[in-house]
Formats: sequence, structure tokens, C-alpha cells
Amino acid sequence: MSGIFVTFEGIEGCGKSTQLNMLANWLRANGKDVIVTREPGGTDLGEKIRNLLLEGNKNDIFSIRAEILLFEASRAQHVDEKILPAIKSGKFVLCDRFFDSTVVYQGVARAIDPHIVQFLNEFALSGCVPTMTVFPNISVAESFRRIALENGSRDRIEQEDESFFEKIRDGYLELAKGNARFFMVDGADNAEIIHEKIRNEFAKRFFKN
Ligand code: Z5A
Repeated sequence: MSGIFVTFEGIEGCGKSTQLNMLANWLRANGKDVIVTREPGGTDLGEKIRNLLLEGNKNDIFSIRAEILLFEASRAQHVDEKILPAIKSGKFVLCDRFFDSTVVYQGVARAIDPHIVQFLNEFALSGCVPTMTVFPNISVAESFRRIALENGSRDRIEQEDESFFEKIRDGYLELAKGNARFFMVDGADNAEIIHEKIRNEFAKRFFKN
């Protein structure tokens, strides 16, 4: 038996976590065994790496090579310890961010050579590619508006300026173009409407019979 692996991607505040949790609740209500996880993180080691990556200030000296290797280290542990075993035992795995984040944040926005990003991703993934990727698309202005409403402190990467997040958004739009794995939804809609669209698409892809 083999499970289903779905990732949620997009710029900060686009509603990934909200939609992931709504989908998890719906699946559980339908008797499915669901695992909810996130990147960076998802394991004890991964959560320690997450703290290293997100604490501090955007002006701290943080080599972009060290940054990408830490994201990939977290991912390798996550795949081996949690994601692959769960998929093999038939569970539904829903993950908040995965390797597409590295493609756009480190590849597009930090301008690391895409061949190196691809090589490192493949090494960390060990063949573990998501079956579906949900992408709620919002404008950068809407992203900043939502984050400001939350009133919390911004992590090291969230402190980047608007032009950084414009590159991220463009990167995701480029990645999603013509890629059947992606399901892009208008993230500016009401959360319930978005959930209904995701649920319908999920049912179409995985509960055909
Ligand atoms: N990163 C990287 O660089 N490379 C990598 O390989 C990986 C990650 C894996 C992790 O942050 C950071 O690491 C991230 C990328 C980088 N940095 N940035 N920026 P994260 O994933 O933990 O956090 P985040 O990306 O910043 O997401 P978030 O702030 O948690 O937002 P979200 O999950 O997309 O949205 P949300 O929490 O569901 O909603 C945000 C707010 O909007 C909240 O108040 C909601 O109530 C509200 N909301 C949600 N949906 C709606 C709708 N439909 N309408 C109105 N308001 C809404």
C-alpha cells in the first residue's frame, strides 16, 4: 500500500498552513490516516535546524551556501525519518513547504545556480517527490498586509524586502506554469471557498472511483 504526498507552497501569508489544516481535517473526517508536517523541520533534528535558519537578523553573516545546505539537511532527515515511512505505510502526508521552496527562495531569490539547487534537492529527496502541490497565489502587497495584521516578530527570511518576495512570487508562477503536479488557487478568495476548490481537486485526482 502506498500513501499520498501533498505539499503546500507559496509566499508568506498566502494561507498554506490554513489550507493544509482544513484539508487534513476533511481527510480525517473521511477516515483517512493523515500526517501533517512542515519544512524546515518535521523531525527533532529538522526543528533544531529550523531554529538555526530562521532566528536572527537578515543582516547577520549567513553564507547562502550554508543556508541551502541546512535546508537540504533538514529535508534529508525529514524524508528518511518521517515522510517515506509514512507514505510506504499508506498514510496521507501533508507538508507545509518542501523542495519547491528551495528552488524559488535559494535558486531564484538568492540566485544559486539552478543546476546546483537541482542536484542538492535530488540528493535530499532520494526520489520522494510530492504527488500534488497546492499553491495559493496572493500578491506581495496582500502578503505584507496579512503579516502586518499578525503583529508578531518577523523571522530572518521574512525580514527581506518587497523585491525579494516579488522574485519568490514570480518564481512560483514560473514553476507552476504547465506543471501538472501544481494546483494553483486564488489565495485572495475566502478561506472556505479556497478549501472547497482544493477539496474538489483532491477528490478528482485521488478518489476517482
Ligand atoms: N524556506 C526557504 O528559504 N527554503 C526552503 O527550502 C524552505 C523554506 C523549506 C519558513 O517559513 C521560511 O523558510 C520561509 C521560506 C523559507 N520564509 N519566508 N518568508 P514558514 O513556512 O514557517 O512560514 P511562512 O512561509 O512565512 O508562512 P506563514 O507566515 O506561516 O504563512 P502561511 O502558512 O502561508 O499562511 P497562514 O498561516 O495560513 O495565514 C497567514 C495569515 O493570513 C493568518 O493570519 C491567516 O488567518 C490569514 N489568512 C489565511 N487565509 C486567508 C484568506 N483566504 N483570506 C484572508 N486571510 C487569510
